[in-house]
Amino acid sequence: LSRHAADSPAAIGEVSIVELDRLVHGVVAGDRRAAARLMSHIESDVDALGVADEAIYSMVGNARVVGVTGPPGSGKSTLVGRIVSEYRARKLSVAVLAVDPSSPDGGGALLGDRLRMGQHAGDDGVFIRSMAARDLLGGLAIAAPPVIRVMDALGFDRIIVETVGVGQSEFAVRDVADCVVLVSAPGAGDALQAMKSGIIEVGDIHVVNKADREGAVHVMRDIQAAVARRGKRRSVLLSQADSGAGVRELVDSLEHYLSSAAMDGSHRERRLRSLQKETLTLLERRAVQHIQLGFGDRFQAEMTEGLLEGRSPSDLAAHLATQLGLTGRP
Ligand SMILES: Nc1nc2c(ncn2[C@@H]2O[C@H](COP(=O)(O)OP(=O)(O)OP(=O)(O)O)[C@@H](O)[C@H]2O)c(=O)[nH]1
Ligand SMILES: [Mg+2]
Repeated sequence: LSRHAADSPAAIGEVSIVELDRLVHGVVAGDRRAAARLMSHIESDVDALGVADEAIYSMVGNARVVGVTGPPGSGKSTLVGRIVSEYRARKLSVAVLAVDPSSPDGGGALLGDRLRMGQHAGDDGVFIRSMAARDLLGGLAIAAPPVIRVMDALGFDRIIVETVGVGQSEFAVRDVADCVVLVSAPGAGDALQAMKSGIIEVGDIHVVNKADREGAVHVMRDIQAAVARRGKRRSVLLSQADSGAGVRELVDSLEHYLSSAAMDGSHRERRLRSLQKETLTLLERRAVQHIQLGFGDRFQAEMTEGLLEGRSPSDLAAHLATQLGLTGRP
């Protein structure tokens, strides 16, 4: 606390440092309600993360993070619910971070709500958190890692992050997960499209869900072929999330992946890469803030003026950089 008093403001956004410290201590003591409130602060103001990390960072690293992504409607949430049950049967505790595409007021059912009301309600080996994607403008990279660390600090064995794959957004989950499950389904999105656009690279494990639907085996063969063409060795599994068929094999495959990665050192390498990316993202954010602060209220005006004068963006950027003292070639 004394350090904050010396070199930090008394509050971050709406919340006082004292309150943040109280929440962080709650998390360290395993208080879930404190954790949920801390996560809200982190989501709405990333600077709260600095305070959280100071106490939490050194105590995390035990949880394994599993990303589950794939096209809308492929059955990810249903599958995540089943994976949670399978982990619970194996006596592992699980936290879920669902990055929901739908807004709570948009009528879409949030995975979190669905699971909370469902069979996992009242099970304290399960913790569920939804973040609305629309609040995370380009922000999964910034908001997800600290939220995951809070879950880790609470002592969960596994953390599942569900994100909807739309276009290239699948790639973001790679940076926060130790293993990514790419879900496809016959008819849901276009598996072929995913292969062409390189999204298939995101998956460490592939699951073709809705195995009861026509075409599932065909999709599986296509994925197997695409994976083989890339010279990769990847499990390609079938599942039927609504009945639970194939889920045990999926979790076996996940656990196998995680333990091999821990043994051959790739887990540590991957974590280090993720942390490097996170650091860089935070640094960029600070740099942008610094630039905006440097110009104060004149920032927008200076830009607009320069452009209206006919300066090219590259010329203008160089000119503004000089004004900020950012001289010299990078
Ligand atoms: N036939 C069949 N339907 C399934 C299966 N798994 C899930 N579904 C259904 O598919 C629909 C979509 O399932 P969700 O789990 O919400 O899919 P999602 O990928 O999480 O969807 P978004 O989060 O909106 O992208 C639901 O109606 C499920 O009941 C399956 O194995 N077979
Ligand atoms: Mg979902």
